[in-house]
Amino acid sequence: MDANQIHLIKIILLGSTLSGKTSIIQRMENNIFDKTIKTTNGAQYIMKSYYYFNKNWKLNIWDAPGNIKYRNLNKIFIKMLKFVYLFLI
Ligand SMILES: Nc1nc2c(ncn2[C@@H]2O[C@H](COP(=O)(O)OP(=O)(O)O)[C@@H](O)[C@H]2O)c(=O)[nH]1
Ligand SMILES: [Mg+2]
Repeated sequence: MDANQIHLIKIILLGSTLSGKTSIIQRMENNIFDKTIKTTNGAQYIMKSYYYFNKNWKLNIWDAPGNIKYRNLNKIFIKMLKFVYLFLI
């Protein structure tokens, strides 16, 4: 196996509005925690690179909007992705 190979992992954060999905994304990307509430419209994503177990990993994490009006959009994303992180709060 090529040591420079990048293993891409796609993750979607799913959960109702205000369950904390965007806060996790912000913490991972900018290391900040913002107490103000801003509803997520549409889907946003971050890319993070890590080196673990002698391998290069790239995490593509999608922040899905929780509002029910985006449910069909989220269904399309789920079909595209391999891992789903579900918030049950
Ligand atoms: N105390 C506390 N508040 C949180 C935590 N995670 C998120 N919040 C707050 O909960 C609210 C909604 O968070 P947000 O990330 O926007 O939720 P989202 O709608 O699932 O994206 C915001 O006011 C955040 O500051 C947490 O772990 N602890
Ligand atoms: Mg959000």
